[in-house]
Amino acid sequence: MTEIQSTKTQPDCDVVVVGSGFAGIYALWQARQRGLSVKGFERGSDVGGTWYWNAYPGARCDVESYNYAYFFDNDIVRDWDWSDACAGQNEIQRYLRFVAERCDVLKDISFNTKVLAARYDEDSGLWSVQTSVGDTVLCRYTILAIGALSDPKAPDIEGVDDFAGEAYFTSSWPKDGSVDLRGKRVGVIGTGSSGIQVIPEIAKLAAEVTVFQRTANYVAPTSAGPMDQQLVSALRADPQATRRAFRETYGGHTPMGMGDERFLELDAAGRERALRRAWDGKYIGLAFRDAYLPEANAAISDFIRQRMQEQVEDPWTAEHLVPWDHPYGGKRPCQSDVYLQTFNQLHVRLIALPETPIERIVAEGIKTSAETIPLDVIIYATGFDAISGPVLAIDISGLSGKSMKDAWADGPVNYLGTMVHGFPNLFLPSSAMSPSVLSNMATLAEQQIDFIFDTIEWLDQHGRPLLHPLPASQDHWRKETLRYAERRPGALTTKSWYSGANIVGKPRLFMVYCGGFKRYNETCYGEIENDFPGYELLESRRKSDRVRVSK
Ligand code: N01
Repeated sequence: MTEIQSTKTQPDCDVVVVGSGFAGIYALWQARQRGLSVKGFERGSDVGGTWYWNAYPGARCDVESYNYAYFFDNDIVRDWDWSDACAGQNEIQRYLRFVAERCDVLKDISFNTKVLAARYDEDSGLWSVQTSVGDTVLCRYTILAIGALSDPKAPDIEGVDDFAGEAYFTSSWPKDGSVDLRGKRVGVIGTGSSGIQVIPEIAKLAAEVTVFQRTANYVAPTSAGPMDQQLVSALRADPQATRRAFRETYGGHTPMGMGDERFLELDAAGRERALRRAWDGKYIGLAFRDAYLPEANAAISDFIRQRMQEQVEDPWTAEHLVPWDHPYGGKRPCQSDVYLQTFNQLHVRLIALPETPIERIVAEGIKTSAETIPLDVIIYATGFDAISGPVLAIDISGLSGKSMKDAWADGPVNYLGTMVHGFPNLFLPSSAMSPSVLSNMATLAEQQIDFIFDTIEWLDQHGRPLLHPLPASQDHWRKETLRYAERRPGALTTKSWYSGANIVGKPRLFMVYCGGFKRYNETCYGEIENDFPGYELLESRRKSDRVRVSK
């Protein structure tokens, strides 16, 4: 465990915010709005979080820009124009910079500073937060706004360090333009959302592209393209009404295109018609009102497989690019209008790892069970230690010195996706058991940060006790999370990062609350309205004074 030594007894600030993505920027702003002193830490050199690091060619959000944005400030909503219905990485990072400047929070952030450890002190009821530049900051509340997909998975392939060529990760792509793939032999490992976006871009430059695919993914048409200006105007007309309306939906966004007929009430021709309409309308996952039924999901899965195969000329490649092993939605589905056609180019080749697995990486390239493929560059699009990974990457200890690693030894536990028993006044937005990656993360960031600061305000109004959830609340929340996951086709039967299955040795537990945004929001605010029945209030042994902020 990291040793934190401090002789200080008074807090340096009220709140420490770690991370400056969607949640972090908004948390810094909220702290100031509520008269709290705040310090922010960011390991990157700029704001953006996931949109700072994942700067690989082709990186783009597949949630529409008019949904994937802040709505807390009317001027911000009206003064930013998106260039595409699904913005690219660079534009989203510029947007986050724009918001951070508008909110005047840059002054509060220490960049290039990683938080290494956080320790709760029972005497003072304060948190000590230790950084990579040697600072130790004492605060009353710690908010880990560190994202769900910010801890890249280390390559679990033998010989990674033996490779003599260049190697890059999509999750930490160099931002200085130094990567030059022109005329090179490039191997890409991984065909999740990142791989599917980067591969067509690499194929435009490289002499040869070899794609190493372990599991095929569903690929449906993208919504990228011109904005629906009428819809954007309607959302902008009253941003606060839009904000409230988002929280009334299942996914935390403007109501999505959806089939208006039920699978069970249609004959074969009607089902085919509904599926074609949904494919063209780019809402294939919701082709039917009852798309959640296993039989409807099976029809959707079959339909997508057929459409995918039609786009690929070589029959062997077409067959292998299609996911046969899991239903649609079991893993996060991907969107692209160009990925599958990329394999029709003569210099692009698919290696199906279940048939010819990688044996090891060698100096000259990648050795499979069938051959050694010579490469100049390897690109790892191999994903993340998702959701719980970023939390466990920080050395956290709470009451009685218990570490988060011990508390989460069997997988993450928490209540309402934000607090953990034994870790008073520590908040974990976008971590496990929240709607997180199965909702609109921008809406979730605002909702969770609002909930956290409304909680802090309640504590301040009630004599500043310390708060942590009851073990029974955590048990209940874990059961609720599993109960809703059971209703989601493929959620509990597919090997995916949703349940930690992509990391060797990681406890298998479905980590996303699928009860819907509306229910989640109502449960959170039910706690505040009823004086936190699911939590325990504690007093610190020595009450510390709150730091007044000079504004
Ligand atoms: O990561 P992934 P990602 N040998 O984990 C393979 C969000 N996102 O960065 O499936 C061989 O999905 C692995 O194979 P398998 C989005 O939420 C959004 O692509 O484990 N292969 C898989 O194919 C997304 O879901 C956007 O069998 C290995 C791939 O690497 C999440 O980020 C864009 C391997 C990893 O796929 C993560 O996406 C990008 C090995 N040893 C990301 N290890 C948009 O909004 C791993 N793989 C569009």
